[in-house]
Amino acid sequence: MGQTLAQKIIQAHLVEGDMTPGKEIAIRIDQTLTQDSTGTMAYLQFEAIGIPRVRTELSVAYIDHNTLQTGFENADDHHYIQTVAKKYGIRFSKPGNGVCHQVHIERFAVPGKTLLGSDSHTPTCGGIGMLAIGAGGLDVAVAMGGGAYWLTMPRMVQINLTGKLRPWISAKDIILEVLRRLSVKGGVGRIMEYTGEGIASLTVPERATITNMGAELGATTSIFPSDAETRRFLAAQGREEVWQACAADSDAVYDETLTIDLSELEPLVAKPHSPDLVVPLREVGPLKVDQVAIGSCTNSSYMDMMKTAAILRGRTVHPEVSLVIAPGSRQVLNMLAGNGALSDMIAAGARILESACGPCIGMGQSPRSNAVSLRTNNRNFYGRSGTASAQVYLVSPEVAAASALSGVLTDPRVLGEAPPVQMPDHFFINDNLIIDPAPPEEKVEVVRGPNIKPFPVNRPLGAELSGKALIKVEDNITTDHIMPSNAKLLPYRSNVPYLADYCLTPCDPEFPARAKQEGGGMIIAGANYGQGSSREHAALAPLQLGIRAVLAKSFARIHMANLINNGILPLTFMQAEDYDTIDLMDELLIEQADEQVRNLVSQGTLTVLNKTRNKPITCSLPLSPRQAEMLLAGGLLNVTRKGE
Ligand code: MIC
Ligand code: SF4
Repeated sequence: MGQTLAQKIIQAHLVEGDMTPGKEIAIRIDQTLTQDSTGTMAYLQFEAIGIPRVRTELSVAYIDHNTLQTGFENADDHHYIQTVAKKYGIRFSKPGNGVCHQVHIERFAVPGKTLLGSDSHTPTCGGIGMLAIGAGGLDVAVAMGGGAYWLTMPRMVQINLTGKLRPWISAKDIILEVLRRLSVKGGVGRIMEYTGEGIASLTVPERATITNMGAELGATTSIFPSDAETRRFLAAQGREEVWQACAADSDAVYDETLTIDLSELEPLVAKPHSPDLVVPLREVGPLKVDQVAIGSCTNSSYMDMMKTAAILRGRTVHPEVSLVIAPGSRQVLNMLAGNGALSDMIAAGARILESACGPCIGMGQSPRSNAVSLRTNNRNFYGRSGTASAQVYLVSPEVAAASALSGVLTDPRVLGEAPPVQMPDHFFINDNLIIDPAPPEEKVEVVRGPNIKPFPVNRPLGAELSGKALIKVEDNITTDHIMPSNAKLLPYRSNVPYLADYCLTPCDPEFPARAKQEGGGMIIAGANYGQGSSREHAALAPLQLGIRAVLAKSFARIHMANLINNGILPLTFMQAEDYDTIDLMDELLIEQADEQVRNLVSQGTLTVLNKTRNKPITCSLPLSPRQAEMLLAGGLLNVTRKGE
């Protein structure tokens, strides 16, 4: 039986397990990436594991998230990461060099290899035919040390692209269409593999836009084959030698198939506050726009920026619109500066930002109260822009630029003929912001600033686990709810005790105080709990507050792994209706918790007693022996240390 491309790459990297969907497998990781907002914690954990030097083919530490330096905190963390990178054999991408995913696909990604990144949008590099997966910092730290990455073998979904995009319709519209059809839960436990005659007409940056936003489907990753177009991109990056053709076998068998006729797509829009609230632009009706942000790791490539510049050329941004543009990498910015496109943007009235995440993660450019903000980002979760009352819509760069000119949500097709934008034969190559590590024999001092505080480490699981239901939240709670991120909080990513005071506050401002007063307890949640970011802080902050278990209708993949890695039980209600039987402050008890967790390996279920109602609740948590050991030990760090 033929294999899918993802199955082939997994097979070639398989260390343990059998490749049956739903079973735990371990794969060898060739490359890792970290960024600064998750990286500080990942490197603190890496240091705590005590490995002398990275054992991957390539590890890169990017600085791209926390680039606003309004105090010493971010700059100190950057310095810490730079010294760690130098010492442990990691390449360091300085602030200003660009957003990790954009730079990685330009300069480092290799078809057929595996990449693990401490950022949920790591699958961007799937656009080049790489198996690229987002994970929590601790998993990345283990992979840096040469340890395998454990994951649940996903089901294979084929997304068959036919036809060709019409003018003005863009890769963003393709992935918005996938989100419209499948929802933010549609990719959970799955790998999305793109096939079909339609892919030949998509450039690598366009493919990367699609694989990037596969994260919003909850997918383990998304991948395109590596073909002649991939080779052209790599050659233009001066890296043709790493190219190899990779594709699924012609008789590959997929678990599910979805077909999209590209020629039928029209401009789409994701409405506030979820990337799957997708509708055709024409259905939104008249919408006055206050802010337009073009950039983020989704749509900040050279091609995206050139299209934007062509639309803006010779025109003026609407007087009531603030247009901000963040090219994704310094390579892109440099090329725009060289060919005059940057000048067109500036002349039109755009505010040019440095090549970094910026507005996407609320690092500056928060819109005004009640503003409508159109963004080319991948996420429009509630409050993420830094302005709780803002309404963020996700759109293509073409829609964004056209709307910035008119001041209302605009179908770019009204602008006439689409500007011809060509992929360059040669990208401008200058890697002087990527710093090589020191040779192994050189002594390097790691510098820790005063912002770095000890992070919580769980204790081994005892015979009894009890606590009150400290909060009850609905479906699709994101990690932006659990551990909000914005310009004020991001500087504290290496200070978990500080962050814990903001944990789940968008859902209930009293939660941290209540948790402290009760000395910890449990969280009750709906479906897809913890979707979105890979931030381990969404497990560490609850741990700091004494949370030992989360009872939910279902969990998002990375967050569930982060909870287990930190010794917090992620329990799924066997009967979804049991969610309704627990009230806030009900007393919950897991009797013989250690025994029950040990039995999860064979039985897969455990009983939680609602003491207040005297009602037993059956929860499922199918565990491998490895995961059970982790939960019993109080987390992966304790297991790793024990093994020393
Ligand atoms: C995000 O897009 O939410 C982030 C910020 O890039 C996160 C990482 C983080 O929380 O630091 C992600 O996607 O993993
Ligand atoms: Fe950065 Fe936004 Fe991409 Fe996250 S989604 S990596 S914050 S640009």
